[in-house]
Amino acid sequence: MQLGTTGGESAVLRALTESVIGGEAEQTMSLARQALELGLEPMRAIDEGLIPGIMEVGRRFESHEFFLPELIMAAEAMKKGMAVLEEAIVARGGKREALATVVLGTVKGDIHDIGKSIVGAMLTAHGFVVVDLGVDVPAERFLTEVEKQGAQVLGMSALLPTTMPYMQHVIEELTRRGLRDRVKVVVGGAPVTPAYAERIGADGYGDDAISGVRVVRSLLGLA
Ligand code: B12
Repeated sequence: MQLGTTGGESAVLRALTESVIGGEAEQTMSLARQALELGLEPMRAIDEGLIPGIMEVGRRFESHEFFLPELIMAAEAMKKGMAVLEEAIVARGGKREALATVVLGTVKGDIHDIGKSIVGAMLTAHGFVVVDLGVDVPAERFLTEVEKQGAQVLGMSALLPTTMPYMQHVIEELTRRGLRDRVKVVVGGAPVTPAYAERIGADGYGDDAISGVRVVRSLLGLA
């Protein structure tokens, strides 16, 4: 779909939303590029274009208007669009001295990685070195990487109520291995709440990518 500059920002944002809902991967990528050409901030294209699309897909999935194939196609479209926009976010962050190293991943049993990747891109753009372990990450892997990378922060994401408790398991394992005091633990994901984060002994909680950066900075005394 070619919107041209006359379409304007709101048209391209709307088209991005529709394109994610329709699971149109190629179109989402080209719309993401058009958004950048129009001068839209990449984070705005994610927040106001892509995310409303995937949230609507979640809503339709819940109400049985959509089924797993539609969910998968929409997620694929979202990821393609995000790849374009994340590249722009990271490029705009520019090169600077690394503030700290963050090990990041979605916990074992959970393969949702869209939100976690946005958080990773924003942290990278803000000068952190991000070691993204991907999805379905077992405790052992988190611990090994925290140690190996000398990470100051461990970020965990969970999108399923059934995988949330695994974050607590990782925190307990950090303690058991004597690593807990070396690293700040930040958690997030749609079902996670600040109260839950506190209950499982995390140091911080982020509602979205911006607040994720804010909480990491503040925990490291950079705020
Ligand atoms: C896309 C999606 C998928 C895709 C994921 C693709 C991918 N590569 O990520 C696929 C199709 C694979 C999928 C699979 C499943 N899904 Co799904 N999925 C979604 C959906 C629609 C969107 C999630 C998303 O990307 N949101 C957009 C991002 C930007 O938001 P976010 O993840 O919340 O992240 C933001 C914040 O939370 C925060 N954040 C996130 N992580 C972190 C980490 C840190 C450290 C910080 C600071 C902040 C932070 O910042 C992010 C940026 O703003 C949600 C609906 C919803 N309402 O969440 C369902 C949803 C999460 N899925 C659901 C379900 C049920 C499943 C399946 C079990 C379906 C099935 N029957 O197989 C499987 C589970 C597979 C598994 N084992 O993980 C349910 C879970 C509900 C429940 N009670 O269990 C939901 C809520 C849909 C629904 N309404 O029913 N899913």
